[in-house]
Amino acid sequence: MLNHTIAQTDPQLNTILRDELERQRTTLMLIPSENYASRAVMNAMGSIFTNKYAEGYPGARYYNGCENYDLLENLAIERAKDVFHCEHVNVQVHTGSQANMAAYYALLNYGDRILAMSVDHGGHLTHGKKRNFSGQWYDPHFYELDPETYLIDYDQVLDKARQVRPKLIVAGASAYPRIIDFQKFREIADEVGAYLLADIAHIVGLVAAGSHPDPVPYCDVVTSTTHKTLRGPRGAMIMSKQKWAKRIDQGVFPGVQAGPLMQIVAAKAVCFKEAQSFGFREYQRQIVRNCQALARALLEEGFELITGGTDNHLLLVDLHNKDITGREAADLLEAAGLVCNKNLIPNDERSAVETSGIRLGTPALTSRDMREPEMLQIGKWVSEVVHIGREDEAVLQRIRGEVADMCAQFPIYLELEP
Ligand code: DSN
Repeated sequence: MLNHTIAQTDPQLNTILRDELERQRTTLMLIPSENYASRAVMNAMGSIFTNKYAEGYPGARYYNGCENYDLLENLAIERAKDVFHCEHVNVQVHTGSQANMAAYYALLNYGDRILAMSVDHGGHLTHGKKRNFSGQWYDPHFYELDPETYLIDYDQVLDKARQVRPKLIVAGASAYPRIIDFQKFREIADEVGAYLLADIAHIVGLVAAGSHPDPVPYCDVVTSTTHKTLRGPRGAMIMSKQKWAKRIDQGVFPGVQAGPLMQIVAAKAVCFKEAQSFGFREYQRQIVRNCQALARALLEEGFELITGGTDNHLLLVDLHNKDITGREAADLLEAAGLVCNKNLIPNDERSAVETSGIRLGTPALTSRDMREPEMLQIGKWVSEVVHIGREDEAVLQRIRGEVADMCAQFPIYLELEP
């Protein structure tokens, strides 16, 4: 069996895999947290590095036979430090949620107060949502976006911080389309004697390329995923000041993880190498240009955008003036080959299942080499789907065909077996 392909061993799974390849090739990925990993990254993920336990850290493993794993983990660490100019990095952490869990574990005690952006205003589950570990084990308090502009109101954050006296302030979001001022967060944290953690899972690629202000100089700890704008393997990383290095590493292992996924660590090394390239910096700039072009196209079509536009890779569309819920819109768009996700907007009266918004992003479109003209066309399609497609199935089918034609002009994964 060791030499069999998926097709030989498991035809049933292979059919699903082929269908998914077809779906990815012929539809547009507009979910801002998704991307297409490179072939090199995927090859590392599927490599023989999966065959080894390597609990511990380079030079101090609990298993024998780890010499190559020490080399690959150190390579990933050195490259990450070079890209992000951080003093310390943990590349073993499996996911963004576990990165936050390990960081809290390192910085906090059970019941400590944290202050973060409300999940309903764009924060993440791990920033204190009641049904998440972060809301169960700690004492979460929240700042909200300005009710008029939907921007972070740093004066309000400071007021909240003075009231709450948190041990940790979390800066970062999953649905915030504007620049985050980490220096201001540092000043607020210093004023109340709090630690500062930036969760840059969404904007990490922009940060790596200098297309978003850098949180690293201002934060005690910076957590991130590696598969969104960074375009690496599905995984995560934790950067920190040297003084937190030991506690962060212990927070990951043995704190919240045991055996690291060394094939994923290898793929992170590949993605950091890609992030060192000039082409990657240009890619990140184009993500933002594309997102701003998509924003202009949607505004032209009469859509309302939270904050009126974007500085980064994502847009939050407020559908109130279209008399359609986020769930309905996302389902119609999917039928037309435009795959996005429903999303709460700030102060949404609807539930997270229904929502009044959709979230759109350009990292994956840009990986296909699409540019401003394609964003204009996509904006028109979104409009046609929401205005006409909901009444007319034929329009959805026509757009589905046009989307597939555009995808064929910007192909992905040509080398993979259909
Ligand atoms: N699921 C991620 C996102 O889509 O933003 C956050 O965890």
